[in-house]
Amino acid sequence: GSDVLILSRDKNQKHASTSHGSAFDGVFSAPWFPRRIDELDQFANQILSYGAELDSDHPGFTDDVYRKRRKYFADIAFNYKHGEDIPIVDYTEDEIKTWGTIFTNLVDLYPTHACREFNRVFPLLQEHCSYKPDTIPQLRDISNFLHKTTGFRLRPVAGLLSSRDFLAGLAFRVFHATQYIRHSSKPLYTPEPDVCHELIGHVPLFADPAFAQFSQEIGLASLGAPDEWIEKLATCYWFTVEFGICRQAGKLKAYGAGLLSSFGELQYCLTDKPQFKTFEPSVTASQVVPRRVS
Ligand code: HBI
Ligand code: FE
Repeated sequence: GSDVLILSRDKNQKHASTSHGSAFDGVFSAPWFPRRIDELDQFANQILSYGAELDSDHPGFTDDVYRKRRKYFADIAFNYKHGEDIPIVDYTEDEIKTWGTIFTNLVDLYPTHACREFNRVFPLLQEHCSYKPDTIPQLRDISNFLHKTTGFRLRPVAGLLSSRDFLAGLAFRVFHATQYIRHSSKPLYTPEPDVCHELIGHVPLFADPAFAQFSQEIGLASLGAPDEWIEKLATCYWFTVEFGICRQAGKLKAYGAGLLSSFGELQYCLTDKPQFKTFEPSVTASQVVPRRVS
């Protein structure tokens, strides 16, 4: 009838359906999605790759100390529940050195290469969240800072989530952030998101109100959507939030996190070498992505 459609909250059920078992069953069925922010707890153990188990081509594959460390971070993420303070991590000297190398290289490029929104927020993070070469900032402090500025929060995550789960977090203004750092043998390379990518690349723009709103809207659009739509939203996300470039005062500037967190990418992306395309959601959604997990 005309009453409200109530979707099942059983996470084990692949498809939710109407609560009253009417003739509409099936017609209105949609994939399960979280209705409340604490239901994001259910994603914790649905990691697509890595987590504590590294692939053979990962720089840390043969390093037992690194693998043990990754297990430690994975356990924090697996055990985390919504509303708890994110555990404070004591980063090792080796880890801080890796962070410092990345941080120091990048800050010099921001005035010329980063968009103005990023450059407005970055000093606030230096002031309030210990963004500096000799400290890896704590997810807990950043989460509290973001929550005060745009209502965004961080959740620790052990590795890559499916696009569906990841986007659902954004609908609740939750950004799933990894807390481990890449292997020290290759400070300027990582095959997966790490704390440098999340904190340097993503976090600054989540403190911008318009960007926070855009991020949440992609997330809202994903809730209960069929797989083909998730794929399109994830592709739009990829070419904007991850690798987006914008024009400000006639000049190209980076705003994508994959650019802002990588010295090589950030330098390269504003040269005449990359192929630039206008963001046109209905077209961009079907653009082939060079390399992306799920
Ligand atoms: N998972 N942990 C994590 N971090 C991300 O940044 C991330 C993800 N899964 C998918 C994803 N990003 C995007 O590339 C889109 O697929 C949504
Ligand atoms: Fe990212």
